[in-house]
Amino acid sequence: MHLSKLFIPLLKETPSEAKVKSHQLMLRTGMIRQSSTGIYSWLPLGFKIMKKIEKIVREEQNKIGAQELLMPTIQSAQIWKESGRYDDYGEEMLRIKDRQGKEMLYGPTNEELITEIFRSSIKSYKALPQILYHIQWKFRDELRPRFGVMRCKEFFMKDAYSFDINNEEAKKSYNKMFFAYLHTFKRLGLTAIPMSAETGPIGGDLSHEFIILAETGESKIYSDKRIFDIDIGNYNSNDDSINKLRKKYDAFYAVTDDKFNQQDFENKVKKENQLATRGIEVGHIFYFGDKYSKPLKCSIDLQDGKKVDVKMGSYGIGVSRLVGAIIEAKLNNNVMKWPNSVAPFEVVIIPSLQKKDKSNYKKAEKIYNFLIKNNIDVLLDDTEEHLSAKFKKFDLIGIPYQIILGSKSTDDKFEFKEVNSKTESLSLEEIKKKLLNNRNLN
Ligand code: 5CA
Repeated sequence: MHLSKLFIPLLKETPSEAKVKSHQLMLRTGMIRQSSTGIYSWLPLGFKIMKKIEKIVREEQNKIGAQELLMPTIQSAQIWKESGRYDDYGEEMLRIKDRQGKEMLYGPTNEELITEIFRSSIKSYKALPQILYHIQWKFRDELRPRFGVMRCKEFFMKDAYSFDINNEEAKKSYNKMFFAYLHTFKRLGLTAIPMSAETGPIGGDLSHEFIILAETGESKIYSDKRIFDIDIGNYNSNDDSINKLRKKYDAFYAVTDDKFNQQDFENKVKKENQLATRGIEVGHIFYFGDKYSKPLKCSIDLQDGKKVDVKMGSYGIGVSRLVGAIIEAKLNNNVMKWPNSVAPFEVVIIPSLQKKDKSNYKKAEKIYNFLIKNNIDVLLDDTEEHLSAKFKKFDLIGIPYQIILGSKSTDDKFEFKEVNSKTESLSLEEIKKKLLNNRNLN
């Protein structure tokens, strides 16, 4: 892609309504555009990054055997009346009537709808366990939408739902998802810590929020620092290994504000290991047994002929929120570097093109064509801005590697820079090798 052709409405100034750095950067680099309070359009740059995040989320769900489907955004109020949540959900729920006067709503979450699908499809224990998920827009009429995509009204969420015959089996599904989440966030270049949390309107008595540290985060957290040293690479995906991994995490004190108890904190965590700070919730998993299956009459036949309400859990990841969360984690001194796994382009060519210096332009095109031929997603800055202005721009756009064509490049060696590192002088083959080798690093 050539920058002159890219739809990327950059802003010179930081809009005053943006209070946190992720929101500021997303507006400055034309990733999103507000359409009304708490509702955003995703422009090409932001959309491309979000789609890359979505792909990683999907791959890790598929790896644990979860199956993707797609439920609609608009749901019938009827099933919410059956579960009893229609009234409980309050003003956060956007309620709509169709032309026949039928009560509908824009789904804030999908426990009811998936239970309804399950109860009308599965009758026997033989079909269990099942984990189903979709990645779909949600709407919550938040009282105070803020921080851009972090807390907005319309957001993109991965929500998964597990169905098991008893608590023991259900715990295995919960643990699988726990494992998938740790791997998902790691691939996104984040260290997300599972913390014991309250269940709120979703319900149940077992739940973990996955939190990344950030001063601007909305969640207050209290933990034992050593929890950050757990290496998930030491565990594999069989049930025993995952169980050990969960125990390892659960052994350290790590809770959100609503579960915090000062006395417990003091007793369980040595002074030097105490960490009290803020974080962003990027995922949340719940186990709630038969909270929905009972009122919605979602039961299955067991081997001995008895009927039992299925045991369920639900598992959310804030896909659109993650775009902002990664910026909060990776933007340093006004320099952004996207993790390779989700970067909007793998590399950018930045030639000095002032005074229509044709030789640099030809060189840039040659490199561009070479990289494209090797299936490397490259951006070429073909504008005639001054080099220093180009560098400022790419500090914000955050493409992790740059090829700079200034006074120092020769015909076969080019200035190659990994953002936040020193410049090297490399041949095209060396550049290609480096980019391909680093593709899966973050
Ligand atoms: N049904 C459950 C799990 S599928 C559920 O809805 N959980 S949740 O309410 O915790 O939301 C899941 C994730 O969506 C959160 O961890 C958060 O990352 C994201 N999220 C929730 N509300 C918003 C919001 N208003 N704006 C952006 N992201 C949000």
